[in-house]
Amino acid sequence: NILVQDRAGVRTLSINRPDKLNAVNADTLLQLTAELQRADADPQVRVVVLTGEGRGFCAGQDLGDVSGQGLSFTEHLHQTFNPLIRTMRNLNKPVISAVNGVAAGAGASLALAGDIRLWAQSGVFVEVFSNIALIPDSGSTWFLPRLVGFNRAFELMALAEKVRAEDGLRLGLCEAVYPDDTFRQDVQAYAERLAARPANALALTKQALNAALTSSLNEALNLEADLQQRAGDHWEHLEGVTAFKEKRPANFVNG
Ligand code: LHQ
Repeated sequence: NILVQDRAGVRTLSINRPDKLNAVNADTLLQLTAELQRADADPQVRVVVLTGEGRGFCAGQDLGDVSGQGLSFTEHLHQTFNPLIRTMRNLNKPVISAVNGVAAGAGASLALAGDIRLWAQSGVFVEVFSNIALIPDSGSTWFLPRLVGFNRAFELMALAEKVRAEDGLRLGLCEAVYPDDTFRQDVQAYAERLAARPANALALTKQALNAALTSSLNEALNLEADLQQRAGDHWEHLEGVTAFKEKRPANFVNG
């Protein structure tokens, strides 16, 4: 249920259940997490793109297959969605959520969990959970208020209003919006730009930002001082400084 494609250091993972707008069941979630871990371990992969086949990005939990494994909701979340979100956040490589269509429920959480969020013009974000009298899960309660504040987050969750691309951009739910026709190519071009950046420095930056979201300024300053040493000791740093002095572009890919 996950399509995997490699191009120029970019691994694209695409949820492939288009007739259900890529609603996901336990198997799909476990596969996706395993693919992310495989991408993390593969030195050829510098950036991961998460997207969906057809007109949906991900419609969240497959409502026809909620108790497929006979699990409680709590167990289901602990075993499937939560490891996926943690894997995305802790991946040592940038993860782009490429929201090609509707992102609903836990699919909206997946859209938020990317490091970079790119939407097609027809991208739709909806915290749909309250329509079925559930609460937002898979990280939505953590991500959304940090982006839009408590009140707007509560409003979006309580009314399950659809956010379309222009508002997504305005609210800070995405970094860029591209035309539907060229979305795949535009995402690939963006991802390749990211893939040319210094991978070690980006991994450490992600680690520092993740920690800073829940730390004090003192803790952030201390962590920066430690991680900066690791960045400075890496060949990428020498290459960056040498390229600067030689007035040429740095080559962070081939070292
Ligand atoms: C679907 C789904 C879907 C199955 C569209 N499942 N078929 C939950 C439970 C327990 C524990 C853990 O956590 C969770 C997390 C969650 O994610 S809860 C939220 C689950 N998701 C939803 O409630 C979304 C339900 N879907 C919708 O509200 C709409 O389909 C949206 C707003 C996503 C899109 O609307 P439309 O663009 O109008 O498309 P559509 O409704 O016509 O859907 C197209 C097809 O996809 C349709 O099938 P059909 O055979 O009639 O063509 C839908 O039944 C199917 N589909 N979402 N989640």
